[in-house]
Amino acid sequence: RRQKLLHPGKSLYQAFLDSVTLSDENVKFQIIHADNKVLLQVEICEIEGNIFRLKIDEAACLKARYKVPDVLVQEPTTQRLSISQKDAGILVLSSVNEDYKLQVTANPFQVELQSQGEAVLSMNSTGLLYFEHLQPPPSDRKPAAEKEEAASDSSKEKQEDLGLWQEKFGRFLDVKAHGPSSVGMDFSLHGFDHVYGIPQHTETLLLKNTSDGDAYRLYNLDIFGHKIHDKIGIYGSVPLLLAHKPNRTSGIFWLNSSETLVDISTKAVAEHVASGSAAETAKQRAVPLTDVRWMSESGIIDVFLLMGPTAFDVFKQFAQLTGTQAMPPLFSLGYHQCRWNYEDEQDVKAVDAGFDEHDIPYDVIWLDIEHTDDKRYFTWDKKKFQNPRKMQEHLRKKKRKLVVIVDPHIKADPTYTLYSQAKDKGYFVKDRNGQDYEGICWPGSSCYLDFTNPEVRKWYADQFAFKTYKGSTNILFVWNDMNEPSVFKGAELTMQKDAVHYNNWEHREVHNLYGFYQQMATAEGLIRRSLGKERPFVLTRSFFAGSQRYGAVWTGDNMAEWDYLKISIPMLLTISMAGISFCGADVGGFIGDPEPELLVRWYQAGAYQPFFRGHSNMESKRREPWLFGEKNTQIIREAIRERYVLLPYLYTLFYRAHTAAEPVMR
Ligand code: MIG
Repeated sequence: RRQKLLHPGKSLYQAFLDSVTLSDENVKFQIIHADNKVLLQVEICEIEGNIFRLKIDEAACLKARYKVPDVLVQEPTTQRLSISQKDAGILVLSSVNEDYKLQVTANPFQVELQSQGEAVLSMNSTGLLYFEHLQPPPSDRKPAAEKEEAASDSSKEKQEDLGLWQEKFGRFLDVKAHGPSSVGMDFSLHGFDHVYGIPQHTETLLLKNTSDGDAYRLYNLDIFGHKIHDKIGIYGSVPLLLAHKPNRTSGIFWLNSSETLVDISTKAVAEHVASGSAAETAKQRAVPLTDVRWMSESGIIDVFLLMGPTAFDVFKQFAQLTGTQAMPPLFSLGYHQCRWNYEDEQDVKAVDAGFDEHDIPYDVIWLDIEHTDDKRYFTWDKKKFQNPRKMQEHLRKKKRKLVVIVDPHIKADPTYTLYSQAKDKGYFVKDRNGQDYEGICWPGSSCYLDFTNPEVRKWYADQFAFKTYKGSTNILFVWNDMNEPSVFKGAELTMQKDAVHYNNWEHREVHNLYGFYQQMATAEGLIRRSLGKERPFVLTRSFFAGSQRYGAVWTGDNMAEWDYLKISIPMLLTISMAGISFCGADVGGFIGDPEPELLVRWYQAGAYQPFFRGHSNMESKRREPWLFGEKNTQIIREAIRERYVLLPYLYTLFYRAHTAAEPVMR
């Protein structure tokens, strides 16, 4: 709301270009805002492989602002930029190979990135650079300042409306311990009118113009039966936008894990055509231009410009920064059979036998939350699963695997070892008063492990050791659900932003990273239990840039309707373009009951998608592939067999994704 009060126009930021410093790592200078006079530090660097990075942070901070850790695979290797022009009003930097130039204008502050003389992308050219500097809380301010504020009651009220230090959201109060800290910037993409990426939305491949509606939102949420073509964010976020025009693909990677909005506005602008003859000098032509405005609730501005020039170059550049797809174990590319829930050992055996009886290949059977002792993860319901090891031996004989669900919320029960240990060690996320944050989830009252803490991740990974996780064997793999995190009765069904994590960071800073970290810890646990010998398989619902390093993702609670089958294709392509190749949607649709033809068609589509799993909700009727008559069984059998025929090809595609960042689904 505060950023949206700033409209396109002349930026109030001005650069001090006489203070420029140049090193092997970067070019640095300061900018100042004409009204608030706060100095910001700008850092520009060139990264090997046609990537440029622009960072903006406060020059002198009251306290450090959050900088997203653990997403980049390493500190990128920089190359020394050179200065090819410099005076008070303008600074021109050249890339090592001199193909690219960065033209920095002092007043108003703008940066234009050119390739061989042609503008590709400019920043702050519509003046929407926005940076809220940290301030002391109102109570700590000098009396003089207080007086000024009190002087105008209406302005004070207005400030409260804008939620600077606290904000009401329904019946929730969000107390902002560090005050306003929002950041934002605009990018103009010259000659582009096709933009893609920024998953996860239930949206077409081509992103839409948002100028007359909501911005695309990146804020991981558990939205059951999400609507189609909604701009709201679901489950996972990758703040990477791709833009394409003839002869060039570029990417903008906005590295920020707080709630983020992306506004897109595509238009045609007039361009003068240079012409030799005097009669033609007045000629103009219309060229497309796309303005993209990013707004984040906190953190710093840290943006990577991936210059391609081809789409495959952009995929490689993003992988260079955030890693490639983990190479999946071969079995995980087969067909997976899931349901909420396969009730007990007998049920598992019967479904397993059903595949043999009907001569349908499959590799993995899944257990949902009901397999546990009252939603205590890492345990078994002793009545329904009396001998889980024996059940796994039964599956193992047929070279099949088991996947079980392990959610991040921990039942608040002092007799549950996982809970009492985590509590004693202080491993839960805290509320704003320093107590363990409690929310309601499947087990009832629950606490949430703080996966942002490396020590918690290590401890969590250790829980997967065979001797610790009773009843687990090396054919058991893992599914992380509810890790947005989902909190029943929570604000928007998630954790409050003023909850407190490791190193005192508020949840608002790390929200979109929560699921990323759980999957990281889980994958690490599976690797460690095999003494580093086996590739893990971990499916996660929530994700962020870099999640591809840890396993697979799926698109969550879709519906058993034709429109959801249709939208699953662009949704998976978008996730793939954002670096996560191993992705799929629930075959058949999770919620409701598909008519037989829809189920059949969904199998036929799913067989060609990277992650191939049939799944259904608790309230849905059973839908194992043989329950819809001989004819339908036959067609589904053929689709699944086709998948198996293609398995070596798929495995090779994944190898290409793993080694060369080529998306599997194209
Ligand atoms: O709110 O574990 O998306 O696949 O079966 C429901 C039960 C919780 C949501 C997952 C779904 C899973 C279900 N879970």
